[in-house]
Amino acid sequence: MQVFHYPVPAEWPALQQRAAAGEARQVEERVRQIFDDVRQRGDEALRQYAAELDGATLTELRVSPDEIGSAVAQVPADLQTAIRQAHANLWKFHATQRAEEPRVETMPGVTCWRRSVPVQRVGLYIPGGSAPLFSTLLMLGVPARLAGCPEVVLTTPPQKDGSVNPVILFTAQLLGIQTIIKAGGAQAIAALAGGTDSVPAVDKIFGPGNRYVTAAKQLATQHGVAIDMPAGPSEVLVIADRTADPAFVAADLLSQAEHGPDSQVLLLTDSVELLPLVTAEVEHQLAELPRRDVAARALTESRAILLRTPEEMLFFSNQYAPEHLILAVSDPEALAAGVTSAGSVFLGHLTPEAAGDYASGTNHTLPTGGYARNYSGVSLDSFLKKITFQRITPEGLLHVGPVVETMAEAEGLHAHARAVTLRLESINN
Ligand code: HSO
Ligand code: ZN
Repeated sequence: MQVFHYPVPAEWPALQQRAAAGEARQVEERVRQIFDDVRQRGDEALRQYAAELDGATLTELRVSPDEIGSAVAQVPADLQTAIRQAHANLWKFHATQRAEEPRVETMPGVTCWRRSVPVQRVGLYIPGGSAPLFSTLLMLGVPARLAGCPEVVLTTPPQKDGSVNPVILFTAQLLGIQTIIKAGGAQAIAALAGGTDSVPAVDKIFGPGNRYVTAAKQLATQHGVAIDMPAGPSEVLVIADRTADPAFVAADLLSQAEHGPDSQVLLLTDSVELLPLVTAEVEHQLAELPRRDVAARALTESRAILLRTPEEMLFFSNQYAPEHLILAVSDPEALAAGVTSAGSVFLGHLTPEAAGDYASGTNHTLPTGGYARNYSGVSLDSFLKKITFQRITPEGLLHVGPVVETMAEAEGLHAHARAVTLRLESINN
């Protein structure tokens, strides 16, 4: 880790910098070709990419009920139990986000209301690669189900033998997701955006991925498809005071670093004693990690920063707007009250980010890259549209009509005024 002692605020922007993505144009160009290809050749293109990029020979792109059945039998009982518990916690937390709104009479006879309607067709993308994240499937599938989205399509890359990771299939089955497509990368996103014979087109695409997937999601928005949020490498910022346990803090930093070589890891502390203990502990724990090569690469770009006060640390963090914020301090509630930008916040010494990553109940699909300044994480709302309704009675029109007429005339929009005037005349006669 890079260590900084008491940088002055003028030096902070450099310390808050995220790594540049690089070569964006090339990625975009390639993704455009893939979109064209999938539009023209549909399933045939998906099969070819599966062979070239995933090394899998596929006849059927859709996972069959038999495959699901045999995959479930391969998942160890203790893992099944753990996934069921995480599912229950996520369900409980997200279910409280289902709020019925009252009908409101803004003037006598003028009634307005709003109804939540599920996005009708959603696509969930779950990457394969070095760590197939079945936890992410839970994070997206639970709110999709709670929202009542009628069509949920899951796409995930095939393994070399043409199968899909059994834990992903088990989780999909738990969620009642039947349409599972063996496709990964930008080609999967292109298929979800435009549809193919095997892949139903969807209205909104969710899920993390590499730069190609991210670029593909962005391109999908140009085809009238919505996306959950712009996604980048995962991040954590830990604020630790002298009461923090260096081993806990190091484990939290490493749990983010092991996600990928481009993960962003920051430690802020006001304790000159704690800082070297944490960096030493990071080195020590790193050596024992199976993914130490990945984590070590992330750590070369990570920073441990000594600041003067809790207020300064909070100010720095709000400016950085981390995806995850851990408050490893003696009075975390006090600090939490001042958080204005973060995806998800973890309070106290016994609340690791890992709890929220898997099982406590909050969603782990969160804004990265500073988007926590203006985006929220995925929630039930991400799968709902809010449609407004209104109805006006004769009495209501007598009340609101003149207001509209006056305003419409003032904007020079006479047809608007007339739409009211004609109706008022019809009531008065
Ligand atoms: N920290 C990741 C989520 C995750 N962690 C999945 C483990 N599995 C991004 O929030
Ligand atoms: Zn994680």
